[in-house]
Amino acid sequence: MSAELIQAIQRKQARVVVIGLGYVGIPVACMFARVGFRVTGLDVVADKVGKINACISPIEGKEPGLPELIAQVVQSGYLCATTDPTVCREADVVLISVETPVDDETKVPHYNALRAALTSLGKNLKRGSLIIVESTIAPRTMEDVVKPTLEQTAGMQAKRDFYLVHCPERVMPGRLLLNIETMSRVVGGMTPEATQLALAFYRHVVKGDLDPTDALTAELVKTTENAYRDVQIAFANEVALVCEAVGGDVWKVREFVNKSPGRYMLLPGAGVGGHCIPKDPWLLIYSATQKGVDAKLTRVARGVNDGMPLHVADLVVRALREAGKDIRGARIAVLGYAYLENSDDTRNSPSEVLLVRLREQGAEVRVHDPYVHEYRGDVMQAVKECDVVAVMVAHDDYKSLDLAALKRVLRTPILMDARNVFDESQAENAGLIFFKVGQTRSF
Ligand code: SAJ
Repeated sequence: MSAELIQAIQRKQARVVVIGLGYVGIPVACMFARVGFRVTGLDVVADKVGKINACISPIEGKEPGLPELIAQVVQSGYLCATTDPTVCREADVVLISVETPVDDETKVPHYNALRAALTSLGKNLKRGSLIIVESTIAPRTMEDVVKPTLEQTAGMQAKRDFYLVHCPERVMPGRLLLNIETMSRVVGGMTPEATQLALAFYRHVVKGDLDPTDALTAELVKTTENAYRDVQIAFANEVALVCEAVGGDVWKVREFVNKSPGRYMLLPGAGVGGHCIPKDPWLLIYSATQKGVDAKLTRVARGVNDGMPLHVADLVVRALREAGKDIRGARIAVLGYAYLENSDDTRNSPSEVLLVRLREQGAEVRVHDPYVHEYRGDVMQAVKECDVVAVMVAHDDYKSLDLAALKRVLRTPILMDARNVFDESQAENAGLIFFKVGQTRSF
């Protein structure tokens, strides 16, 4: 292993470049700058680069401590940003944290951003440097995409001329800095030497466990941990559908099931959104499909979860019919557009699927969300004269809704609860026709 590089890392003299200044790259660049590394953020979007150099966080939403940290490390000169990839020529450690989306239709990962980052890095690769991919990637991507792309563009050999590692990120919006500092990380080197170098590097910043392994295992861990969560949520949703069909109440069932040792049923609801849970299972499925194996449970679970906002739409239609109304011309208020409670992040929002479905059937739909800029405002104004209020996100703001006031302003008093926010007796005492995902109503 390169004694010079390990020493430079241990002494924090190694020059660091972070490629991709998003919700992963920006906090990680700041954290290494904060402990004393000279870090350069590299991105193709000049606006992001300009904001960082002006001490402004390009990340929307509440990220405790991040805006202040950006200002601190930029003003102290430990972090700067650029669009110029030739900065990699001086880099001893390069982190790659670009997006790795899957195609909406085919669900095949398209690595456009990753390949572009690898190509521009390869043209400026410093011999003997450590390259760490933090982006979430399908198993075998390090071997089949990252390594050959760098070798071909740099005219070098991975095992001989540079070190390659996959250390998948475990960030969550709203807790970016805290997660990087506290969560354990798998550190998967293409060689044991590469792993050792990366462990020395992350030890400066990560207080959680650093678990050394190989690159393939690291790829499998990250995609599996999120596929695991998606399957668990899908099971809860399937039990909700069964309970609705047979006359049960999934919330009572879940409460008692979870008293059984070793059980922890997750929460059924309006669907699964966000930047990672709906996507990462497809990365795992893709790598299995490439080798002729169908990861059918993981794939079917995706279908169950994607079906939940459509199920809410069906419940809305049936509720209106029970009240003698047609979906065509009905006025529906959708409360919550973010993918998660008390967040402004709208990526893969289940509410978007609901909106499209309701409008396709001729309904007029209004949206409210206290965290999403275009949908802010007075919630009672948003629901005024509507026939259905569909609560799709369990924002704290909705838990204190005055149900009697809601009844007074609705044209038809239907409340559809897709996130177990309300108690049925409360709603019915307020004179509302109440529906909850996972509970039966006599249709
Ligand atoms: N959801 C349910 N039922 C549940 C849990 C979540 O329907 O029981 C829905 C949420 O409403 C949301 C989606 O699933 O629409 C995702 O929610 P999430 O709680 O999984 O939050 P994410 O997407 O921010 O997931 C992140 C992931 N973290 C990383 O990728 C580093 C995930 O691995 C974590 O388990 C999760 O945060 C967490 O535990 O908070």
